[in-house]
Amino acid sequence: MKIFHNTHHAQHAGRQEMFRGRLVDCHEVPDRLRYVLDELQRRPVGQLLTPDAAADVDAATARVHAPDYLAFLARAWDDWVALDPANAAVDALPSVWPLASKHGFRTDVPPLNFAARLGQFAFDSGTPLMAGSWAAARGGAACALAAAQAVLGGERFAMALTRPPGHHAGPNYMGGYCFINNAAVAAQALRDGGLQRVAVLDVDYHHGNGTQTIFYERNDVFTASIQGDPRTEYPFFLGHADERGAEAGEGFNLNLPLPRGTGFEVWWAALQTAMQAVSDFAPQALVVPLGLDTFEGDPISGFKLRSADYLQVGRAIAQLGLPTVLTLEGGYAAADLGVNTVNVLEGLGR
Ligand code: OKP
Ligand code: ZN
Repeated sequence: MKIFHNTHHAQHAGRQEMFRGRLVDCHEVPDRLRYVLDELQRRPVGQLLTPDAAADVDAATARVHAPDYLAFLARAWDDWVALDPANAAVDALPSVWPLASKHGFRTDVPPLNFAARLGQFAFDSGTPLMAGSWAAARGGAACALAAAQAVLGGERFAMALTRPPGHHAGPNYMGGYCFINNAAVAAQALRDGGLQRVAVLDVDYHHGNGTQTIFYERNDVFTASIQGDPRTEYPFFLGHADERGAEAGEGFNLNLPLPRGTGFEVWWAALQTAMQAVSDFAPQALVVPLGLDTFEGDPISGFKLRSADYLQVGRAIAQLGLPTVLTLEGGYAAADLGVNTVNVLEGLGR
């Protein structure tokens, strides 16, 4: 398989995230990718590549994100420093949001104050943005595009090995450590490359709210997600079982929330359900937002998968028999992330 890794990832290195009234050290750290690359040295299950610099990543990204949001991201750091030169020493985090409500806060007048614009385009205060965030996120999108192109070119499996992750980023917002939705970029690139039906099977511990929202009214991209029950787990406000899609997309979204504490046996049964739904959709390709935060040792998650289970996960995905793009999402037990990720890739079989 072809593994496209993001050489720009370390430019995004958040210092702290807001958590329950305090700034705490970031979980989503550059070391995560280093551990995966180290394990790939030990077990070279694929060809390690970097995306073609000439590839049109901005056009591919603009297929799934709004122009004003992308313009905001591209300039965000400079605007943050312009707000106050002292900001150069700290990461940007939002602290005010226009909650949607009838006769309430307005979003139709674009704010000129950057602190307000940050709140306009972000849904949490856990996603620090710094000087290199845009370059890192854009580098990840380039990996997702390259992986989709590899699959369009006949490769059975390709991976975007990148951070920061992407599946929480919506059409016009960042959050959940995510800026650009790499899985959505890949799925849309597969559609634009001529495939009629693409499925997304999100196995991260957290619901892929961004991906769901981007494709919610479409019947050409089926989205399925297995996640911690949003009544207790992040991102809380989306990911419930009754969200089945809307308009033309009605019936083309599947959520399988599971209680915190769920072990492999029950998780595996949900995977079978999700895989059956994917097969019924008869897609021509699959995108797997691969989060390894379902691991028992994950510091911020609540499922109980063990390292050996990920070999099975890889085998199951391969059994779908579909050309498949994988994107790296969560997984915060950094020292175990290499083994767990490469176990999935080994399980895929080639
Ligand atoms: C991103 B991905 C827990 C705070 C939760 C956001 C989690 C984002 C997960 N202490 N903060 O889906 O792995
Ligand atoms: Zn996650």
